Amino acid sequence: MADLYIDGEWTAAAAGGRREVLNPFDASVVREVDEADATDVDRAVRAARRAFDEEDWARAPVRRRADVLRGVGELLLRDVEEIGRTETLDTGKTLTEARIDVEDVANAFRYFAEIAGKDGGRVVDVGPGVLSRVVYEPIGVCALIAPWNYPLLQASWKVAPALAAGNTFVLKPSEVTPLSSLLMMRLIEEAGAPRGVANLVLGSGAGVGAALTAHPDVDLVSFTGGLSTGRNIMASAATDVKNIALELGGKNPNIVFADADFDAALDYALDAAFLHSGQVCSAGSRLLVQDELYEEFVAALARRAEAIRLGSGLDPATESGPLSSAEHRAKVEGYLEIARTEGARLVTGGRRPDDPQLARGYFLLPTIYADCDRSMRIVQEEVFGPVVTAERFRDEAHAVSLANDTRYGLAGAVWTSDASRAQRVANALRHGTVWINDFHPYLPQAEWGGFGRSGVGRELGPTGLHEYQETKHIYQNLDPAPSGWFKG
Ligand code: TXE
Repeated sequence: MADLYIDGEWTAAAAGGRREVLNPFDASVVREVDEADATDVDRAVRAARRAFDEEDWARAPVRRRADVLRGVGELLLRDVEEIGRTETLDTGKTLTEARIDVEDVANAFRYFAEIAGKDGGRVVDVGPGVLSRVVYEPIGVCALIAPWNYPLLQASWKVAPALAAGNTFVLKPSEVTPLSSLLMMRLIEEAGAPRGVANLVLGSGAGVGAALTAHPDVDLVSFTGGLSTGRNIMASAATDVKNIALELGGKNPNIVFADADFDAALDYALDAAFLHSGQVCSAGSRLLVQDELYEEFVAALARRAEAIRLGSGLDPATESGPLSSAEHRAKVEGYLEIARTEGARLVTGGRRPDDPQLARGYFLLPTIYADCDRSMRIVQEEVFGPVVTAERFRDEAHAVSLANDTRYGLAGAVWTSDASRAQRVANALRHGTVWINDFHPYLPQAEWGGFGRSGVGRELGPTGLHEYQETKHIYQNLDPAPSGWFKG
């Protein structure tokens, strides 16, 4: 096997390490892959450094890079079935969702191809004797570390802008879900990226990820994952004062006023909480419902949650798959225990399903806790599973105060038929994305990222490209003459 991609070659791990990648539906082995170590990381970073300094990439006309990105976008769509199936086997998500992910990944590549050369900087108006220009340049070697919930999508939000800006990179996908990244790297190769521009190392966070973020030749670290790993990465990057971009999840309020369209709000509340078993950084895991609607809404949500069909992501009848790994399910089950001891009222779920066909997979029933309050850990901490907490609120001010009472700030939603109130609440929320009468949509053209502990920087949109650029001011005196500052 040769699953690492370093300096334009598919290669095995130097020390011969291997890892089994499991299907979370039944814990079967999907495939074995190479497991890198610090030696492989060093080789990959050196290759990326050499390519940045020597290859026709960083300084090539933007069109050259845009052609490669567009090519990757087309190839992803050509291979949508293979990549989608791989993502399903790796993550447990439904094939329908995995296909949509691949299309979204293609759109990210297309978007960054489109904007790669759009912002050429600016000329500063100083007067006739000076030419002052502000220009954008690539940062250099980027370490891109991706999580396991949207393996390919999260990787693409880093890979596409890094390439568009003229950087070189080393990608480390999650050790739980590396397979779609392998396929993407083959497409980047096929689309014509020069040798050493794109590199892939596989392996654990503590081994490979830590070696990558600490490598002195890395100029930028972009990471999506959990808060505590984000903190470690930030501390590691501090040694060399590396550029850093972090997306660290959230605890996202979904606010439903009594005047909302009941059926739409209910349908989306279900989606917000239970899409991909709640393993979504922007999951609407914190439901806030106005007093007069509260009991009816929570009861209806429970009925819908109980009807969600769990199963294999490859079965078209399945609506939701398992959690991504045994370790992760254990973490989520730990929160079920916390909720119990905190006195949250369990409305439905709260345990593994009885169905023997699901017994080998990492399943949990969709779970709703009612009568929660903001002091509870189950309300404040990211559970990242099929678990939603419900709280009641009196009025607009109360809703906003609850929704902003979080250390996170990734996303939030407001459901109301009062257009003015919708705008007031959206303005008041301290979250990076706010949806009005909707939940979950994002656009490659619009920035994505969080306030507070949800992270640093933004992905997507023009800012998502600038994260991968240095800004340089070039000042030219067009008519040099002695300044006469010192008289001697
Ligand atoms: O993720 P980690 P974990 C949240 C979610 C989840 C929690 C923990 O709440 O329960 O994080 O998940 C790599 N140096 N999110 O522990 O560790 C790791 O190999 C460098 C939110 O599984 O953050 C993987 O590639 N890299 C989220 C990546 O970091 C390291 C998505 C993410 O793993 C490393 C996933 C280290 N020291 C989990 N340690 C979101 N924001 O969407 C680990 N890694």
